[in-house]
Amino acid sequence: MKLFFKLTFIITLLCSFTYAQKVYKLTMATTWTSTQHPLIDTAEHMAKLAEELSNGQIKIRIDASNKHKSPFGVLDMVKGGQYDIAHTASYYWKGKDIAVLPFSSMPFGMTAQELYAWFYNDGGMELAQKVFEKHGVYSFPGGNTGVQMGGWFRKEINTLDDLKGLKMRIPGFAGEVMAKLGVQAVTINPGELYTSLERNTIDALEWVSPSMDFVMGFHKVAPYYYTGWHEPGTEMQFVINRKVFDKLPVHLQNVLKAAMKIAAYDMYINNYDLNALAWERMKKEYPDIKVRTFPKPIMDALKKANAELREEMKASSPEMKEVLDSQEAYQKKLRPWSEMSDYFYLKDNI
Ligand code: PYR
Repeated sequence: MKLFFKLTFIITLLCSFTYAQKVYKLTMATTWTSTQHPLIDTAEHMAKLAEELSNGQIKIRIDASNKHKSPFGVLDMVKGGQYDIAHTASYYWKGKDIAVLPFSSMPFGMTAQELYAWFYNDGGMELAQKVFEKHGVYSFPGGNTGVQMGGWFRKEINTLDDLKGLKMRIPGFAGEVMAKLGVQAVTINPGELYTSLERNTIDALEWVSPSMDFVMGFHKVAPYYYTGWHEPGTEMQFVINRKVFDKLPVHLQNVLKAAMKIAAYDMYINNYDLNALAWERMKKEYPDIKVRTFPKPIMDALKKANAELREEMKASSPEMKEVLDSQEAYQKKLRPWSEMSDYFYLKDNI
C-alpha cells in the first residue's frame, strides 16, 4: 500500500512537471503617457488579451512614457533589448528611415478600412516586416484613429501666405508637405503638446481628433479647428524585438498576433464612438470653436506638394518606392468600391 502511495505521488509530480507551463514575462514601453486615452488603453488591452488567450503564459508589464521618459526612444529601446515590445506609431521614425512613413498614414491616402485591407489582404504586413527588419523588430498594426482633424490654429488660414513661417507640430509625411508650403513643421512628443501651444513655442498643432483633442484643451488656446486632409486613417504600431519573438513557442507567437490584431481593431471601433461623443460635447460646451476647411487654393497646393514629394521620396529610396507603389496600386483598385459604398451612402444620408 505504501509503495502504491509513493508511486502515485511520483506520477503526480512528473505530470505536474510535464504540464507546468512556462511563463514568459515581457515588457512594453509606450510613446504615450499613462493618461493618454485611448492610446494607452490599447496597449493595456493587448497585454490583457495576451495573458488571457495564453492562459497566463504571457505576462506583459507596461511602462508609459512618464515612467521610461523616452517617448521617441521606444524603437531603439526595443531594438536594444531594454524593452520587448513598444506601442507607438511608425511615422515617428521618419528621421531614421523614410520608408516607415506609409505604415501610419499618408496625406490624401487610404482610409482606415482601406489601410487594414492593404495590411491584411494585399501584402502590407509583409512589406512592414521587410522595412522594419533592419531595425531589429517586427511591426504590427496597433489601432487606427480613423480620419484625423487638420489641427488647431490660433488664426484663420485664408491664403497660402498665412501658412508661411507658421510653426506647427505635425508629424509624418504631412509635416514634409506642409514644409514645402513654407510651414516650419516640428514633431513634439504627445506629452508636451498643450504646453507648447499655450506657451507659444508653436503657433498651431495637429494631434488626433475630438476623442483625444478635447481633453487636451487645445480649443482654449487656438479656436480654429480644421478638417482633415493629411491623416485619413492613422495606424498606431506594435513593434516587437525579433529575437524575443522568434524564441517564443509558436502558439504564443500566434497568441500575441491575435491579441495585437484584436486590440488594434477594438481601438478603431472605440475611437469612433469616443470621437462622436467628444464632438457632441465640444459643440455644446464650446460653441466658439470655429470649424474650417482649408480653401481650395490651399488644398490644391497641398495636393501638388504631396504628389511632388512622393516622387522625390520614391527616387531617394527604393524601399519607399516599393511601399508607395503598392499602396497606390491598391488604393486605385479599392476606390471605385469605396465610392460605390460609403461615399454614395453618406453623400445622400447626411
Ligand atoms: C500624432 O502623433 O499626431 C498621432 O496622430 C498619433
